[in-house]
Amino acid sequence: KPRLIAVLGDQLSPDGAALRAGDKARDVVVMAEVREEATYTGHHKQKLALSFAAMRRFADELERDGWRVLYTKLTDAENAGSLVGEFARRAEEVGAEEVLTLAPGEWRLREALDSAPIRIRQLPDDRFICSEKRFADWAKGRKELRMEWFYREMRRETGLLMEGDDPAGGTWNYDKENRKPAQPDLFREPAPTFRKDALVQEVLDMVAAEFPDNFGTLDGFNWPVSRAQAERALEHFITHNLCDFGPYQDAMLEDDRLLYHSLLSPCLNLGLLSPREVCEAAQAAYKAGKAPIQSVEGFIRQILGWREYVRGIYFLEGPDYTSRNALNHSRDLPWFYWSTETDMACMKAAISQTRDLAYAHHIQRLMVTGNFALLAGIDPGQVQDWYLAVYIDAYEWVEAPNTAGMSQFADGGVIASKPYISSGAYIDKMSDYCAGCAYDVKAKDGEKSCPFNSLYWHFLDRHRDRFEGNARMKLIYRNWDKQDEATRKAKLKTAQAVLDKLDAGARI
Ligand code: FAD
Ligand code: DLZ
Ligand code: SF4
Repeated sequence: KPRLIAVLGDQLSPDGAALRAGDKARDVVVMAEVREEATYTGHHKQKLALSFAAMRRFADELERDGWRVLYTKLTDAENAGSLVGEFARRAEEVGAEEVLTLAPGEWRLREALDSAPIRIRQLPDDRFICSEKRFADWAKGRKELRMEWFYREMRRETGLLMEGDDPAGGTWNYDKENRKPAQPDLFREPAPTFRKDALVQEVLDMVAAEFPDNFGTLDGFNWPVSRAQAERALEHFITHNLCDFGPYQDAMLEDDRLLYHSLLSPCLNLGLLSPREVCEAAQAAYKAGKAPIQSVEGFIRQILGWREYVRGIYFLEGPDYTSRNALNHSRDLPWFYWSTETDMACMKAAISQTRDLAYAHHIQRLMVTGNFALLAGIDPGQVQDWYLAVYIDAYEWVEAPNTAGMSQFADGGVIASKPYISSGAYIDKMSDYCAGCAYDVKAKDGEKSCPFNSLYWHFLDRHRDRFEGNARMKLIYRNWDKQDEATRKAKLKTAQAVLDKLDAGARI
Protein backbone atom coordinates (compact mmCIF):
# COMPACT_ATOMS: atom_id res chain seq x y z
CA LYS A 1 0.00 0.00 0.00
CA PRO A 2 1.19 3.56 -0.64
CA ARG A 3 2.02 5.77 2.29
CA LEU A 4 1.55 9.51 2.42
CA ILE A 5 4.61 11.68 2.96
CA ALA A 6 3.23 14.91 4.42
CA VAL A 7 5.37 17.99 3.86
CA LEU A 8 4.32 20.94 6.03
CA GLY A 9 4.82 24.54 4.98
CA ASP A 10 8.10 24.94 6.86
CA GLN A 11 9.52 21.55 5.86
CA LEU A 12 10.67 22.46 2.37
CA SER A 13 13.93 20.51 2.34
CA PRO A 14 14.40 17.68 -0.16
CA ASP A 15 16.56 15.72 2.27
CA GLY A 16 14.42 15.70 5.44
CA ALA A 17 13.89 12.34 7.17
CA ALA A 18 10.32 11.86 5.91
CA LEU A 19 11.20 12.26 2.23
CA ARG A 20 14.30 10.13 2.74
CA ALA A 21 12.16 7.38 4.21
CA GLY A 22 9.71 7.53 1.30
CA ASP A 23 9.71 5.48 -1.86
CA LYS A 24 9.04 7.45 -5.05
CA ALA A 25 7.65 4.41 -6.82
CA ARG A 26 5.06 3.69 -4.14
CA ASP A 27 4.47 6.64 -1.81
CA VAL A 28 2.64 9.91 -2.43
CA VAL A 29 3.64 13.36 -1.20
CA VAL A 30 0.82 15.46 0.21
CA MET A 31 0.96 19.22 0.73
CA ALA A 32 -1.94 21.48 1.67
CA GLU A 33 -2.62 25.17 2.07
CA VAL A 34 -5.26 25.30 4.81
CA ARG A 35 -7.24 27.93 6.71
CA GLU A 36 -6.29 26.51 10.08
CA GLU A 37 -2.59 27.21 9.48
CA ALA A 38 -3.31 30.52 7.81
CA THR A 39 -5.31 31.76 10.81
CA TYR A 40 -3.79 30.32 14.03
CA THR A 41 -2.28 33.77 14.31
CA GLY A 42 -2.91 36.92 12.28
CA HIS A 43 0.11 36.31 10.01
CA HIS A 44 1.62 39.27 8.20
CA LYS A 45 0.45 39.27 4.57
CA GLN A 46 4.03 38.71 3.36
CA LYS A 47 4.41 35.66 5.60
CA LEU A 48 1.28 34.12 4.12
CA ALA A 49 2.51 34.89 0.61
CA LEU A 50 5.96 33.46 1.29
CA SER A 51 4.50 30.29 2.84
CA PHE A 52 2.18 29.55 -0.07
CA ALA A 53 4.61 30.57 -2.83
CA ALA A 54 7.47 28.52 -1.37
CA MET A 55 5.15 25.52 -0.86
CA ARG A 56 3.94 25.65 -4.48
CA ARG A 57 7.45 26.01 -5.82
CA PHE A 58 8.69 23.13 -3.67
CA ALA A 59 5.82 20.90 -4.86
CA ASP A 60 6.85 21.63 -8.47
CA GLU A 61 10.43 20.69 -7.63
CA LEU A 62 9.40 17.42 -6.02
CA GLU A 63 7.34 16.54 -9.10
CA ARG A 64 10.29 17.32 -11.32
CA ASP A 65 12.30 15.04 -9.10
CA GLY A 66 9.93 12.16 -9.81
CA TRP A 67 7.53 12.29 -6.85
CA ARG A 68 3.79 12.01 -7.19
CA VAL A 69 2.49 15.09 -5.34
CA LEU A 70 -1.08 15.82 -4.26
CA TYR A 71 -1.24 19.56 -3.65
CA THR A 72 -4.27 21.39 -2.26
CA LYS A 73 -4.57 25.12 -2.83
CA LEU A 74 -6.22 27.29 -0.21
CA THR A 75 -9.25 28.06 -2.37
CA ASP A 76 -9.82 24.54 -3.76
CA ALA A 77 -13.46 23.60 -3.23
CA GLU A 78 -12.72 20.24 -1.59
CA ASN A 79 -10.13 21.69 0.86
CA ALA A 80 -10.85 20.23 4.31
CA GLY A 81 -9.51 23.34 6.05
CA SER A 82 -6.97 21.70 8.38
CA LEU A 83 -3.81 19.66 7.89
CA VAL A 84 -5.25 16.64 9.68
CA GLY A 85 -8.44 16.91 7.60
CA GLU A 86 -6.44 17.09 4.37
CA PHE A 87 -4.19 14.17 5.30
CA ALA A 88 -7.24 12.04 6.12
CA ARG A 89 -8.97 12.99 2.88
CA ARG A 90 -5.88 12.25 0.77
CA ALA A 91 -5.23 8.97 2.60
CA GLU A 92 -8.68 7.79 1.65
CA GLU A 93 -8.18 8.99 -1.91
CA VAL A 94 -5.04 6.92 -2.46
CA GLY A 95 -5.80 4.08 -0.04
CA ALA A 96 -2.97 4.90 2.38
CA GLU A 97 -3.07 3.76 5.99
CA GLU A 98 -0.06 5.63 7.24
CA VAL A 99 1.26 9.16 7.00
CA LEU A 100 4.93 10.01 7.53
CA THR A 101 6.03 13.52 8.35
CA LEU A 102 8.69 15.48 10.20
CA ALA A 103 7.60 16.45 13.71
CA PRO A 104 6.20 19.99 13.40
CA GLY A 105 7.91 22.97 15.02
CA GLU A 106 4.97 23.68 17.28
CA TRP A 107 3.39 21.80 20.19
CA ARG A 108 -0.08 22.72 18.90
CA LEU A 109 0.46 20.81 15.66
CA ARG A 110 2.34 17.89 17.22
CA GLU A 111 -0.65 17.33 19.47
CA ALA A 112 -3.12 17.70 16.59
CA LEU A 113 -1.23 15.12 14.50
CA ASP A 114 -1.03 12.76 17.47
CA SER A 115 -4.77 12.81 17.99
CA ALA A 116 -5.68 12.53 14.29
CA PRO A 117 -8.13 9.82 13.17
CA ILE A 118 -5.41 8.41 10.89
CA ARG A 119 -1.99 7.08 11.93
CA ILE A 120 0.57 9.86 11.49
CA ARG A 121 4.18 8.96 12.28
CA GLN A 122 6.20 12.02 13.30
CA LEU A 123 9.90 11.51 12.59
CA PRO A 124 12.46 13.64 14.43
CA ASP A 125 13.16 16.74 12.37
CA ASP A 126 16.79 16.16 11.47
CA ARG A 127 17.29 19.45 9.67
CA PHE A 128 18.86 20.91 12.79
CA ILE A 129 22.44 20.52 13.94
CA CYS A 130 21.43 19.53 17.48
CA SER A 131 18.65 16.97 17.90
CA GLU A 132 16.06 17.34 20.66
CA LYS A 133 17.57 14.33 22.38
CA ARG A 134 21.09 15.73 22.17
CA PHE A 135 19.87 18.97 23.70
CA ALA A 136 18.06 17.17 26.52
CA ASP A 137 21.28 15.24 27.26
CA TRP A 138 23.22 18.48 27.38
CA ALA A 139 20.65 20.08 29.69
CA LYS A 140 20.37 17.15 32.09
CA GLY A 141 21.67 17.96 35.57
CA ARG A 142 22.66 21.52 34.74
CA LYS A 143 21.51 24.25 37.07
CA GLU A 144 21.64 26.90 34.39
CA LEU A 145 21.15 26.40 30.66
CA ARG A 146 23.32 29.20 29.33
CA MET A 147 23.66 29.52 25.57
CA GLU A 148 27.39 30.18 25.67
CA TRP A 149 28.23 26.76 27.14
CA PHE A 150 25.92 24.99 24.72
CA TYR A 151 27.46 26.90 21.83
CA ARG A 152 31.00 25.89 22.76
CA GLU A 153 29.96 22.24 22.80
CA MET A 154 28.40 22.66 19.37
CA ARG A 155 31.60 24.26 18.09
CA ARG A 156 33.61 21.31 19.37
CA GLU A 157 31.14 18.77 18.04
CA THR A 158 30.87 20.23 14.54
CA GLY A 159 34.45 21.45 14.29
CA LEU A 160 33.13 24.80 13.04
CA LEU A 161 35.68 27.56 13.63
CA MET A 162 37.97 25.21 15.52
CA GLU A 163 41.72 24.92 15.27
CA GLY A 164 42.35 21.56 16.88
CA ASP A 165 40.87 21.82 20.37
CA ASP A 166 40.96 25.62 20.37
CA PRO A 167 38.57 28.19 18.99
CA ALA A 168 39.75 29.84 15.77
CA GLY A 169 41.56 33.05 16.58
CA GLY A 170 42.03 31.97 20.19
CA THR A 171 38.74 33.28 21.60
CA TRP A 172 35.24 31.77 21.68
CA ASN A 173 33.33 35.01 21.54
CA TYR A 174 34.24 38.32 19.90
CA ASP A 175 31.27 40.36 21.12
CA LYS A 176 33.50 42.91 22.80
CA GLU A 177 34.90 43.91 19.40
CA ASN A 178 31.43 44.27 17.93
CA ARG A 179 28.49 46.43 19.11
CA LYS A 180 29.48 49.50 17.10
CA PRO A 181 26.99 52.14 15.96
CA ALA A 182 26.81 52.55 12.18
CA GLN A 183 27.09 55.59 9.92
CA PRO A 184 24.88 56.11 6.86
CA ASP A 185 26.74 54.75 3.82
CA LEU A 186 25.38 55.45 0.37
CA PHE A 187 27.64 52.82 -1.15
CA ARG A 188 26.35 49.95 0.92
CA GLU A 189 25.35 47.12 -1.43
CA PRO A 190 21.54 47.02 -1.80
CA ALA A 191 19.71 43.76 -1.05
CA PRO A 192 19.29 41.43 -4.04
CA THR A 193 15.89 41.48 -5.72
CA PHE A 194 13.90 38.37 -6.50
CA ARG A 195 11.78 38.26 -9.62
CA LYS A 196 8.04 37.96 -9.07
CA ASP A 197 7.11 35.32 -11.63
CA ALA A 198 3.56 34.17 -12.42
CA LEU A 199 3.49 31.76 -9.47
CA VAL A 200 4.47 34.44 -6.96
CA GLN A 201 2.12 36.98 -8.52
CA GLU A 202 -0.81 34.55 -8.31
CA VAL A 203 -0.11 33.97 -4.61
CA LEU A 204 0.25 37.70 -3.90
CA ASP A 205 -3.13 38.29 -5.57
CA MET A 206 -4.70 35.46 -3.58
CA VAL A 207 -3.39 36.78 -0.25
CA ALA A 208 -4.56 40.30 -1.11
CA ALA A 209 -8.04 38.95 -1.88
CA GLU A 210 -8.36 36.40 0.95
CA PHE A 211 -6.63 38.25 3.80
CA PRO A 212 -7.31 41.96 3.17
CA ASP A 213 -7.38 42.86 6.86
CA ASN A 214 -4.21 41.12 7.99
CA PHE A 215 -1.33 43.26 9.22
CA GLY A 216 1.26 44.51 6.76
CA THR A 217 1.65 45.48 3.15
CA LEU A 218 2.47 43.24 0.19
CA ASP A 219 4.14 45.89 -2.00
CA GLY A 220 7.63 45.35 -0.64
CA PHE A 221 7.53 41.55 -0.98
CA ASN A 222 11.05 40.49 -1.94
CA TRP A 223 11.75 37.14 -0.27
CA PRO A 224 13.41 34.07 -1.79
CA VAL A 225 10.71 31.47 -2.48
CA SER A 226 12.90 28.67 -3.85
CA ARG A 227 16.12 26.89 -3.06
CA ALA A 228 17.82 28.62 -6.01
CA GLN A 229 16.78 32.07 -4.81
CA ALA A 230 17.81 31.24 -1.24
CA GLU A 231 21.25 30.23 -2.52
CA ARG A 232 21.51 33.60 -4.22
CA ALA A 233 20.56 35.36 -0.96
CA LEU A 234 23.25 33.42 0.89
CA GLU A 235 25.87 34.20 -1.70
CA HIS A 236 24.94 37.89 -1.64
CA PHE A 237 25.30 38.02 2.13
CA ILE A 238 28.63 36.22 2.18
CA THR A 239 30.05 38.41 -0.59
CA HIS A 240 28.79 41.81 0.49
CA ASN A 241 27.69 41.86 4.13
CA LEU A 242 29.42 39.20 6.20
CA CYS A 243 32.60 41.25 6.46
CA ASP A 244 30.85 44.02 8.40
CA PHE A 245 28.19 41.87 10.06
CA GLY A 246 29.94 41.57 13.43
CA PRO A 247 30.82 45.15 14.28
CA TYR A 248 27.43 46.53 13.19
CA GLN A 249 25.02 43.76 14.16
CA ASP A 250 23.53 45.82 16.99
CA ALA A 251 23.37 49.11 15.07
CA MET A 252 20.14 50.74 13.86
CA LEU A 253 19.68 53.44 11.22
CA GLU A 254 16.44 55.16 10.27
CA ASP A 255 17.23 55.13 6.53
CA ASP A 256 18.93 51.75 6.34
CA ARG A 257 16.54 49.16 7.63
CA LEU A 258 18.63 46.09 6.81
CA LEU A 259 22.23 47.16 7.39
CA TYR A 260 24.53 44.13 7.16
CA HIS A 261 21.98 41.52 8.27
CA SER A 262 21.62 38.37 6.22
CA LEU A 263 17.80 38.20 5.94
CA LEU A 264 18.28 34.45 5.85
CA SER A 265 15.98 33.51 8.75
CA PRO A 266 12.97 32.70 6.52
CA CYS A 267 15.17 30.60 4.19
CA LEU A 268 16.50 28.68 7.19
CA ASN A 269 13.15 28.30 8.92
CA LEU A 270 11.36 27.09 5.79
CA GLY A 271 14.16 24.64 5.04
CA LEU A 272 15.35 26.26 1.80
CA LEU A 273 18.82 26.45 3.34
CA SER A 274 20.33 24.21 6.00
CA PRO A 275 21.98 25.74 9.08
CA ARG A 276 25.11 23.72 8.46
CA GLU A 277 25.62 24.94 4.91
CA VAL A 278 25.10 28.55 5.98
CA CYS A 279 27.68 28.20 8.77
CA GLU A 280 30.06 26.44 6.39
CA ALA A 281 29.74 29.20 3.80
CA ALA A 282 30.67 31.77 6.46
CA GLN A 283 33.56 29.62 7.67
CA ALA A 284 34.84 29.27 4.10
CA ALA A 285 34.89 33.07 3.74
CA TYR A 286 36.97 33.29 6.92
CA LYS A 287 39.38 30.62 5.76
CA ALA A 288 39.77 32.35 2.40
CA GLY A 289 40.67 35.57 4.20
CA LYS A 290 37.55 37.32 2.92
CA ALA A 291 35.91 38.06 6.27
CA PRO A 292 37.36 38.73 9.73
CA ILE A 293 36.92 36.37 12.65
CA GLN A 294 34.76 38.73 14.74
CA SER A 295 32.15 38.86 11.97
CA VAL A 296 32.25 35.19 11.09
CA GLU A 297 32.18 34.04 14.70
CA GLY A 298 29.38 36.51 15.51
CA PHE A 299 27.32 35.20 12.59
CA ILE A 300 27.94 31.51 13.21
CA ARG A 301 27.07 31.98 16.90
CA GLN A 302 23.60 33.23 15.90
CA ILE A 303 22.90 30.05 13.97
CA LEU A 304 24.95 27.30 15.61
CA GLY A 305 24.42 28.86 19.03
CA TRP A 306 21.23 30.85 19.44
CA ARG A 307 19.06 29.20 16.81
CA GLU A 308 19.81 25.66 17.92
CA TYR A 309 19.68 26.63 21.59
CA VAL A 310 16.25 28.31 21.52
CA ARG A 311 14.80 25.32 19.70
CA GLY A 312 16.25 23.03 22.33
CA ILE A 313 14.70 25.14 25.10
CA TYR A 314 11.27 25.26 23.41
CA PHE A 315 10.96 21.48 23.20
CA LEU A 316 12.68 20.82 26.52
CA GLU A 317 10.43 23.17 28.48
CA GLY A 318 7.17 21.77 27.12
CA PRO A 319 3.83 23.10 25.89
CA ASP A 320 3.23 25.36 28.89
CA TYR A 321 6.32 27.45 28.10
CA THR A 322 4.31 30.00 26.13
CA SER A 323 1.87 30.67 28.98
CA ARG A 324 4.46 31.57 31.61
CA ASN A 325 4.36 35.03 33.16
CA ALA A 326 7.05 35.18 35.83
CA LEU A 327 6.76 38.95 36.27
CA ASN A 328 2.94 38.94 36.38
CA HIS A 329 2.66 41.50 33.63
CA SER A 330 -0.91 42.12 32.50
CA ARG A 331 -1.17 45.40 30.60
CA ASP A 332 -2.73 45.18 27.11
CA LEU A 333 -0.43 45.51 24.12
CA PRO A 334 -0.70 49.15 23.01
CA TRP A 335 -2.60 49.62 19.78
CA PHE A 336 0.35 51.43 18.15
CA TYR A 337 2.13 48.07 17.77
CA TRP A 338 -0.36 47.56 14.93
CA SER A 339 -1.04 51.11 13.78
CA THR A 340 2.51 52.58 14.09
CA GLU A 341 0.88 55.71 15.58
CA THR A 342 3.33 56.76 18.26
CA ASP A 343 5.59 59.76 18.82
CA MET A 344 8.50 57.55 19.88
CA ALA A 345 10.72 57.65 16.78
CA CYS A 346 12.48 54.36 17.51
CA MET A 347 9.22 52.47 18.03
CA LYS A 348 7.65 54.04 14.97
CA ALA A 349 10.65 53.08 12.85
CA ALA A 350 10.78 49.47 14.06
CA ILE A 351 7.02 48.94 13.72
CA SER A 352 6.76 50.71 10.36
CA GLN A 353 9.46 48.57 8.83
CA THR A 354 7.79 45.52 10.31
CA ARG A 355 4.58 46.52 8.55
CA ASP A 356 6.38 47.19 5.24
CA LEU A 357 8.86 44.30 5.18
CA ALA A 358 7.67 41.78 7.81
CA TYR A 359 11.23 42.23 9.05
CA ALA A 360 13.14 43.98 11.78
CA HIS A 361 16.55 42.89 12.91
CA HIS A 362 17.39 41.40 16.26
CA ILE A 363 18.21 44.55 18.20
CA GLN A 364 15.08 46.29 16.96
CA ARG A 365 13.03 43.32 18.18
CA LEU A 366 14.89 42.97 21.47
CA MET A 367 15.92 46.46 22.52
CA VAL A 368 13.18 48.60 20.94
CA THR A 369 9.77 46.88 20.72
CA GLY A 370 10.65 44.11 23.19
CA ASN A 371 12.34 46.44 25.65
CA PHE A 372 9.34 48.78 25.63
CA ALA A 373 6.85 45.96 26.20
CA LEU A 374 8.89 44.61 29.11
CA LEU A 375 9.40 48.00 30.77
CA ALA A 376 5.71 48.84 30.33
CA GLY A 377 4.60 45.54 31.85
CA ILE A 378 2.70 44.19 28.84
CA ASP A 379 1.07 40.76 29.11
CA PRO A 380 3.73 38.41 27.63
CA GLY A 381 1.04 36.31 25.95
CA GLN A 382 -0.06 39.33 23.93
CA VAL A 383 3.56 40.19 23.18
CA GLN A 384 4.14 36.68 21.87
CA ASP A 385 1.00 36.88 19.71
CA TRP A 386 2.36 40.04 18.15
CA TYR A 387 5.80 38.62 17.34
CA LEU A 388 4.29 35.39 16.03
CA ALA A 389 2.05 37.37 13.71
CA VAL A 390 4.22 40.11 12.31
CA TYR A 391 7.56 38.58 11.30
CA ILE A 392 8.40 36.71 8.12
CA ASP A 393 10.43 34.14 10.08
CA ALA A 394 7.98 33.57 12.95
CA TYR A 395 7.44 29.92 13.90
CA GLU A 396 6.65 29.14 17.50
CA TRP A 397 9.75 27.02 18.23
CA VAL A 398 11.94 30.06 17.60
CA GLU A 399 9.56 32.93 18.28
CA ALA A 400 8.38 31.83 21.74
CA PRO A 401 11.75 31.38 23.45
CA ASN A 402 13.00 34.63 21.95
CA THR A 403 9.92 36.53 23.05
CA ALA A 404 8.79 34.91 26.30
CA GLY A 405 12.32 34.00 27.36
CA MET A 406 14.95 36.31 26.01
CA SER A 407 12.85 39.43 25.60
CA GLN A 408 10.10 39.37 28.25
CA PHE A 409 11.70 37.34 31.07
CA ALA A 410 8.35 35.53 31.31
CA ASP A 411 10.15 32.21 31.84
CA GLY A 412 11.75 33.57 35.02
CA GLY A 413 15.29 33.34 33.69
CA VAL A 414 15.56 30.01 31.86
CA ILE A 415 17.11 31.80 28.89
CA ALA A 416 18.23 35.21 30.11
CA SER A 417 20.33 35.56 33.25
CA LYS A 418 18.99 39.08 33.61
CA PRO A 419 16.27 41.03 31.81
CA TYR A 420 17.22 42.76 28.54
CA ILE A 421 16.22 46.30 29.48
CA SER A 422 17.69 49.68 28.78
CA SER A 423 16.91 53.35 29.04
CA GLY A 424 16.94 55.61 25.98
CA ALA A 425 20.72 56.06 26.25
CA TYR A 426 21.37 52.63 24.73
CA ILE A 427 19.03 53.28 21.79
CA ASP A 428 20.63 56.70 21.32
CA LYS A 429 24.11 55.17 21.26
CA MET A 430 23.22 52.42 18.80
CA SER A 431 20.94 54.35 16.42
CA ASP A 432 20.16 57.70 14.83
CA TYR A 433 16.49 57.61 15.88
CA CYS A 434 16.62 60.03 18.80
CA ALA A 435 17.66 63.08 16.77
CA GLY A 436 14.27 63.12 15.05
CA CYS A 437 12.14 62.16 18.06
CA ALA A 438 9.43 64.18 19.77
CA TYR A 439 10.92 63.07 23.09
CA ASP A 440 14.21 64.17 24.61
CA VAL A 441 16.53 61.27 25.21
CA LYS A 442 18.67 63.32 27.60
CA ALA A 443 15.74 64.31 29.84
CA LYS A 444 15.24 61.93 32.75
CA ASP A 445 11.76 62.99 33.81
CA GLY A 446 8.92 65.26 32.76
CA GLU A 447 6.45 65.12 29.91
CA LYS A 448 9.02 65.49 27.15
CA SER A 449 11.49 62.97 28.56
CA CYS A 450 12.12 59.77 26.64
CA PRO A 451 9.59 57.19 27.96
CA PHE A 452 12.32 54.52 28.08
CA ASN A 453 14.17 56.64 30.67
CA SER A 454 11.46 56.75 33.30
CA LEU A 455 9.98 53.32 32.54
CA TYR A 456 13.41 51.76 33.02
CA TRP A 457 13.55 52.84 36.65
CA HIS A 458 9.88 52.07 37.20
CA PHE A 459 10.55 48.49 36.06
CA LEU A 460 13.57 48.13 38.34
CA ASP A 461 11.74 49.68 41.28
CA ARG A 462 8.60 47.53 40.97
CA HIS A 463 10.62 44.31 40.51
CA ARG A 464 13.19 45.09 43.16
CA ASP A 465 12.46 41.96 45.20
CA ARG A 466 13.21 39.72 42.27
CA PHE A 467 16.26 41.41 40.83
CA GLU A 468 18.24 43.21 43.53
CA GLY A 469 19.95 39.98 44.56
CA ASN A 470 21.09 39.33 40.98
CA ALA A 471 24.86 39.83 40.93
CA ARG A 472 24.71 41.40 37.47
CA MET A 473 22.17 44.01 38.62
CA LYS A 474 23.63 45.10 41.94
CA LEU A 475 25.36 48.14 40.45
CA ILE A 476 22.15 49.33 38.85
CA TYR A 477 20.29 49.21 42.17
CA ARG A 478 23.18 50.98 43.86
CA ASN A 479 22.92 53.71 41.25
CA TRP A 480 19.14 54.00 41.92
CA ASP A 481 19.65 54.20 45.66
CA LYS A 482 22.26 56.93 45.25
CA GLN A 483 19.80 59.24 43.49
CA ASP A 484 18.06 61.64 45.85
CA GLU A 485 14.50 60.96 46.76
CA ALA A 486 13.02 63.85 44.80
CA THR A 487 14.76 62.63 41.60
CA ARG A 488 13.55 59.10 42.10
CA LYS A 489 10.01 60.31 42.78
CA ALA A 490 10.02 62.49 39.66
CA LYS A 491 11.09 59.54 37.49
CA LEU A 492 8.48 57.21 38.94
CA LYS A 493 5.80 59.87 38.55
CA THR A 494 6.74 60.40 34.91
CA ALA A 495 6.67 56.67 34.28
CA GLN A 496 3.27 56.37 35.94
CA ALA A 497 1.95 59.12 33.68
CA VAL A 498 3.17 57.17 30.63
CA LEU A 499 1.53 53.97 31.91
CA ASP A 500 -1.71 55.86 32.65
CA LYS A 501 -1.72 57.13 29.09
CA LEU A 502 -1.23 53.60 27.79
CA ASP A 503 -4.12 52.39 29.94
CA ALA A 504 -6.31 55.19 28.65
CA GLY A 505 -5.40 54.35 25.04
CA ALA A 506 -3.93 57.84 24.61
CA ARG A 507 -1.15 58.53 22.15
CA ILE A 508 2.37 58.47 23.47
P1 FAD B 1 20.99 37.84 11.12
O1 FAD B 1 21.22 38.97 12.03
O2 FAD B 1 21.60 37.93 9.76
O3 FAD B 1 21.43 36.52 11.85
C1 FAD B 1 21.73 35.32 11.15
C2 FAD B 1 20.81 34.19 11.51
O4 FAD B 1 20.99 33.82 12.85
C3 FAD B 1 19.34 34.47 11.38
O5 FAD B 1 18.90 34.29 10.06
C4 FAD B 1 18.72 33.47 12.34
O6 FAD B 1 18.48 32.25 11.69
C5 FAD B 1 19.80 33.28 13.37
N1 FAD B 1 19.48 33.99 14.61
C6 FAD B 1 19.97 35.17 15.02
N2 FAD B 1 19.53 35.47 16.25
C7 FAD B 1 18.72 34.46 16.61
C8 FAD B 1 17.97 34.18 17.77
N3 FAD B 1 17.94 35.00 18.82
N4 FAD B 1 17.25 33.05 17.79
C9 FAD B 1 17.26 32.20 16.75
N5 FAD B 1 17.96 32.41 15.64
C10 FAD B 1 18.69 33.52 15.57
N6 FAD B 1 14.05 34.61 14.76
C11 FAD B 1 13.33 33.80 13.97
O7 FAD B 1 13.89 33.12 13.11
N7 FAD B 1 11.98 33.71 14.10
C12 FAD B 1 11.30 34.43 15.03
O8 FAD B 1 10.08 34.32 15.14
C13 FAD B 1 12.05 35.30 15.88
N8 FAD B 1 11.40 36.05 16.82
C14 FAD B 1 12.14 36.87 17.64
C15 FAD B 1 11.47 37.61 18.61
C16 FAD B 1 12.18 38.44 19.47
C17 FAD B 1 11.46 39.20 20.55
C18 FAD B 1 13.57 38.54 19.32
C19 FAD B 1 14.35 39.42 20.24
C20 FAD B 1 14.24 37.82 18.35
C21 FAD B 1 13.54 36.97 17.50
N9 FAD B 1 14.19 36.21 16.51
C22 FAD B 1 13.44 35.37 15.71
C23 FAD B 1 15.66 36.19 16.40
C24 FAD B 1 16.26 37.21 15.42
O9 FAD B 1 15.77 38.49 15.70
C25 FAD B 1 16.00 36.85 13.96
O10 FAD B 1 16.39 35.52 13.72
C26 FAD B 1 16.78 37.74 13.01
O11 FAD B 1 16.47 39.09 13.25
C27 FAD B 1 16.49 37.37 11.57
O12 FAD B 1 17.08 38.26 10.69
P2 FAD B 1 18.37 37.89 9.83
O13 FAD B 1 18.13 36.63 9.10
O14 FAD B 1 18.73 39.09 9.03
O15 FAD B 1 19.40 37.63 10.97
C1 DLZ C 1 2.86 29.19 8.50
C2 DLZ C 1 2.05 28.29 7.63
C3 DLZ C 1 0.99 28.81 6.89
C4 DLZ C 1 0.66 30.26 6.89
N1 DLZ C 1 0.23 28.02 6.13
C5 DLZ C 1 0.50 26.70 6.06
C6 DLZ C 1 -0.31 25.84 5.28
O1 DLZ C 1 -1.29 26.25 4.68
N2 DLZ C 1 0.03 24.54 5.22
C7 DLZ C 1 1.10 24.03 5.90
O2 DLZ C 1 1.38 22.83 5.77
N3 DLZ C 1 1.84 24.81 6.68
C8 DLZ C 1 1.58 26.14 6.77
N4 DLZ C 1 2.32 26.93 7.57
C9 DLZ C 1 3.40 26.34 8.37
C10 DLZ C 1 2.88 25.62 9.64
O3 DLZ C 1 2.05 26.49 10.38
C11 DLZ C 1 4.09 25.13 10.44
O4 DLZ C 1 4.44 23.87 9.94
C12 DLZ C 1 3.86 25.06 11.92
O5 DLZ C 1 3.74 26.34 12.45
C13 DLZ C 1 4.99 24.31 12.65
O6 DLZ C 1 6.20 25.01 12.59
FE1 SF4 D 1 13.23 56.21 21.28
FE2 SF4 D 1 13.54 57.74 23.45
FE3 SF4 D 1 15.20 58.01 21.41
FE4 SF4 D 1 12.66 58.81 21.18
S1 SF4 D 1 14.20 59.65 22.54
S2 SF4 D 1 13.84 57.65 19.66
S3 SF4 D 1 11.60 57.28 22.41
S4 SF4 D 1 14.96 56.20 22.68
